[in-house]
Amino acid sequence: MTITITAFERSPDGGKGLARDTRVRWALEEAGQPYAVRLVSFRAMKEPAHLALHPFGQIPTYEEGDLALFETGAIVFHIAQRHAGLLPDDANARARAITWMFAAVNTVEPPILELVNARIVEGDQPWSKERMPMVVDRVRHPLRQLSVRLGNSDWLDDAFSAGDLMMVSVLLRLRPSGILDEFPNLAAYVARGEARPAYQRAFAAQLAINAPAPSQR
Ligand SMILES: N[C@@H](CCC(=O)N[C@@H](CS)C(=O)NCC(=O)O)C(=O)O
Repeated sequence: MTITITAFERSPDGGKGLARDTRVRWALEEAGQPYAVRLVSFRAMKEPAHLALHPFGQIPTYEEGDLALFETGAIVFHIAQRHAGLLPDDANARARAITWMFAAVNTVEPPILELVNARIVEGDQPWSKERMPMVVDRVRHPLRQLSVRLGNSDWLDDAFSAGDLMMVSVLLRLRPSGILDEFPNLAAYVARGEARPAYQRAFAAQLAINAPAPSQR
């Protein structure tokens, strides 16, 4: 059955791989599953046809036969459950990997998104500068703890899993801020994720759509 995901017709990040279709592409690449991509404009995302797939009018979505999913955590979990390579066989290790997936989207990602909004959306507000140290500190807090837990390990549990895929994807959004580099083991962890061939293929696929034309570089 063909898998079809949606992605930005033109991603605001210009191909840095930060739009969330990249994590779904990555999971599909790790699982060795071919997929098709339907590109959607910002306007089309808010129209009924797309809202029927994604109630919040966002990307990515995932279609497979008569199944339609949204939310990257749920999509990656679905892929990981159906195909080998993203969740361990041992029941307890599997439960731990799923826990890390939730930790990525529930604990680590929210303050990072807050920082992105504070910089991009609210950066020109008169109160923005005063608020920023608090926003940055809220990002650092879970990173300090994550850094301690990761220690010198390659991955969050024994082997790479969907938990790492989600955590690396979430942490990647921090790179432009410089905060990731304050935690060398987390920066190395993210680099390890990016070095995986499946990530490289996913990144290249989104870049092929989003890279600025030579005249715009
Ligand atoms: N929690 C959702 C977030 C989805 C999301 O924020 N998607 C962004 C692109 S990365 C989007 O569609 N933004 C456009 C909009 O919200 O209008 C997930 O993980 O799938």
